[in-house]
Amino acid sequence: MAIDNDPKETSIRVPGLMPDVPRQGGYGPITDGAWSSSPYHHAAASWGAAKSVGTILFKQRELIRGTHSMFVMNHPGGYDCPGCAWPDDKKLTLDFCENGVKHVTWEMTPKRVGREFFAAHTVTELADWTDFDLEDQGRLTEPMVYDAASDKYVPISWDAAFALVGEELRGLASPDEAAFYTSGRLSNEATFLYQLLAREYGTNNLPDCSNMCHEASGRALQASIGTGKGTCDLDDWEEADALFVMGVNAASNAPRMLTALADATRRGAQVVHINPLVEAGATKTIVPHEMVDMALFKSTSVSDMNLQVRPGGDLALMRGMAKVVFEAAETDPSVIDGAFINDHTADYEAYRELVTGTPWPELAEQAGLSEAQIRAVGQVYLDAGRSIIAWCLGVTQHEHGVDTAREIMNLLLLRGNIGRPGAGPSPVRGHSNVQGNRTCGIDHRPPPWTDKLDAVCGITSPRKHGLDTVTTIEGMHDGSVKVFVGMGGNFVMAAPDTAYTAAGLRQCELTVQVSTKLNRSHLVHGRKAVILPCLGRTEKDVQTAGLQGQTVEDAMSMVHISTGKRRPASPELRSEPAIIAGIAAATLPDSRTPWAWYVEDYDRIRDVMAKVLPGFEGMNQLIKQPGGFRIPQPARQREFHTPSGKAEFSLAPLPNVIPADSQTLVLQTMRSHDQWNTTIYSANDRYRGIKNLRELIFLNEEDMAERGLSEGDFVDITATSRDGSVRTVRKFRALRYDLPRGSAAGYMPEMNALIGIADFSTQSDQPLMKNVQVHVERSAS
Ligand SMILES: Nc1nc2c(c(=O)[nH]1)N[C@H]1C(S)=C(S)[C@@H](COP(=O)(O)OP(=O)(O)OC[C@H]3O[C@@H](n4cnc5c(=O)[nH]c(N)nc54)[C@H](O)[C@@H]3O)O[C@H]1N2
Ligand SMILES: Nc1nc2c(c(=O)[nH]1)N[C@H]1C(S)=C(S)[C@@H](COP(=O)(O)OP(=O)(O)OC[C@H]3O[C@@H](n4cnc5c(=O)[nH]c(N)nc54)[C@H](O)[C@@H]3O)O[C@H]1N2
Ligand SMILES: [Mo]
Repeated sequence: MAIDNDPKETSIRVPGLMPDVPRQGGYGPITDGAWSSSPYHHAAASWGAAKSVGTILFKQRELIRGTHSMFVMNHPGGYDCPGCAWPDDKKLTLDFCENGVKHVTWEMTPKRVGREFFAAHTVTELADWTDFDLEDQGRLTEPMVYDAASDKYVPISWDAAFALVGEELRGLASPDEAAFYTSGRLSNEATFLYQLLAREYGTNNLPDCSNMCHEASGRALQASIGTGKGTCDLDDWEEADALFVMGVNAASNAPRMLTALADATRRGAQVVHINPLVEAGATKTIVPHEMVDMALFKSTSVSDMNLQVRPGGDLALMRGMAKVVFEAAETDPSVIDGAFINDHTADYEAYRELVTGTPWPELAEQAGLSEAQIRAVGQVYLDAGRSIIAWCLGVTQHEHGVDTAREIMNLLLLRGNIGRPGAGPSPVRGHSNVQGNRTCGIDHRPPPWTDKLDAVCGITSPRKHGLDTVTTIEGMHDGSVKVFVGMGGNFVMAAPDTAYTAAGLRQCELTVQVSTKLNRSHLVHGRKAVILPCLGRTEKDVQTAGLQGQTVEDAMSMVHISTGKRRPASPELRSEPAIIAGIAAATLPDSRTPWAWYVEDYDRIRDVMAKVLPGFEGMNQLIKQPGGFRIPQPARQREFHTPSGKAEFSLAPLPNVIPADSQTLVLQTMRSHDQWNTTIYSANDRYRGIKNLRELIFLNEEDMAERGLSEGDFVDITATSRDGSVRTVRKFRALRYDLPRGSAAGYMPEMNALIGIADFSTQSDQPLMKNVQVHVERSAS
């Protein structure tokens, strides 16, 4: 694989960031095994999953401890799975999945990356390693600082590291010259301290992974129903008559959802998958915790219908389904919940006119489905008393992500599918605490409770909007962002436009990375750079008052405590709250906030959170309840905190999502089964039948034939950005896949190099990670 960038931009090419010579395995482990692609015929989460867990545990030499760890994960007294944000099922004695186990054992590896390692390798040398090899060195053990003279990281004491960061931050001309990034696994307590640090310091520059993830969902739901979150609980999933699952690869990315889908099918509920790809979890499954079924290969069907929508065609599909409802209402008005519409919604009549006035051929063409298919799925919706619509990145990472999520809401509102059991919107969040991060203040716009924060904490928060992910990267380039603090995550690999982002980070005066494992964001650093190693979620966090737990919020607004059980990977590690407090004390010498005192006992942080955050009153008591507490949500009671006080129908024009010319393909960048965002465990993607290959592009058979391509041919992929700049990745293998004509798919983060910095949604500011406009042609040999 080799990557060129726009000739205009070649001066920012970062050596070592991307390999010049093709290496099989992409950013994962280099492999010399032959690549192969063959359809996967077994049920999702069947023995393949059990075997793969075994292999990963074995590789990490963690078989025994790892096995035990599965039993305390997601249980009272145990820790929350640091994997996805799917809620815990209280009825299960074992609620974990293959990918959660992989994730936990990755954190628990016995390997260590200590000072000897850093003494042996220059940063320039490490930059040539694969991302897999970097993380595979194991857990970071002590704070390190970059030494330019030797081009190596060398040890530094915690106090000296804090002093260095504090001095740099105090020396900036304005607090807005610093940006504080959050990756979505930071606990609520750490989050609260982190935003307090940024706001007391004086900036709202709080970019986060949500800017690349569910920003569109938050904005849409806020506008429609006055809350940024879904309204459903797991109980609702158990009561729904129909579940519409849009744009999520459940078997890989929210495997515990398979349990809910299998249960639904067993009790006769309808499950409809809406996705350009028919993903593994969309046909049949063996639910992840049922070991007996696994052994007996007893699979359960998990869907009644699969609709291979055109990329970005979801809005048209939702509108088509609404059209089915309006047409049915002509003979049976009761299919529309008139009382709910009258009492609780605004703009219904205008919406009805908009939908009934849109001709069928237009809807069918934009959805990429036939009118008959849309009518059939519309009928499923009509037949169901209670419906839930769930969605993930396939809906959000598009130009019209906000309008689409609002159209989902429109469809639900029509039949009063909100604020009653078994019904409502249910966005599937990504990182295990990404939702809690927002709740507790990670937002580049001042949260609604800012006045309270100021009153309770005695600070004056800035009211001006800060920078999000894309604008932070731009700021690094124009010199207005000089200090970057990464609280977890792997910014350079997760962000769009890899080379551009890397060049931005390199221009910073200081980069600070709080991490558990070595990754590329440590190697693509500012003039000064520190790595601050922290405890992982599985580890014991002992402070003055004893063993501490921290809370997280799942995708269904349940907040519960998570307490690590294991001995820390190194005695030098500090907790994230302690690291934030250390930076704060060094940055704000006159602070009235008792930073060190907070860290002695996290109950003290929670007592302040209880005073500031709506719904957190009595937090320290609430978290003692089994399973924690649900954050109250007015929309669940049909109380809509919108400007009109009602749920608002949106009236978006039907977008044209078909590329202007037939040569252009719409490429989506997605995860394989064996990866966690930028962490890649192997070069396999089991459910898509791929072995030993990540530099690939899935294409429709006819699109391949039209380009004279055969299976496995090398192709160059060229993306044209909105600003006219051009990016090419070379020598990816073209593979035949069942996806709609005109669409294509490949893996993040390898393909992030194709996404220009200008390519973000004007509705959500999210990078267009599921809508990269590309041309594909055979590579010159
Ligand atoms: N094991 C594992 N679990 C994870 C993660 C991980 O990397 N590994 N990441 C976590 C995070 S942070 C997140 S945000 C989530 C992500 O979870 P997903 O949203 O499942 O992530 P992707 O792999 O990007 O897959 C996107 C899905 O949307 C579909 N899609 C693409 N375009 C469209 C479209 O236009 N319309 C529709 N309807 N569908 C479309 C794709 O075919 C694919 O199935 O998972 C979380 N859980
Ligand atoms: N092209 C493309 N790009 C995408 C996406 C896409 O679909 N397509 N998806 C986007 C999405 S949804 C997301 S959420 C982002 C993900 O972006 P990030 O959240 O920034 O990336 P991760 O890969 O999850 O971060 C992995 C790193 O986190 C650190 N880490 C792990 N555990 C801990 C911990 O407990 N504490 C701390 N402090 N650090 C820890 C480790 O050092 C590890 O290397 O990527 C985005 N990028
Ligand atoms: Mo995400």
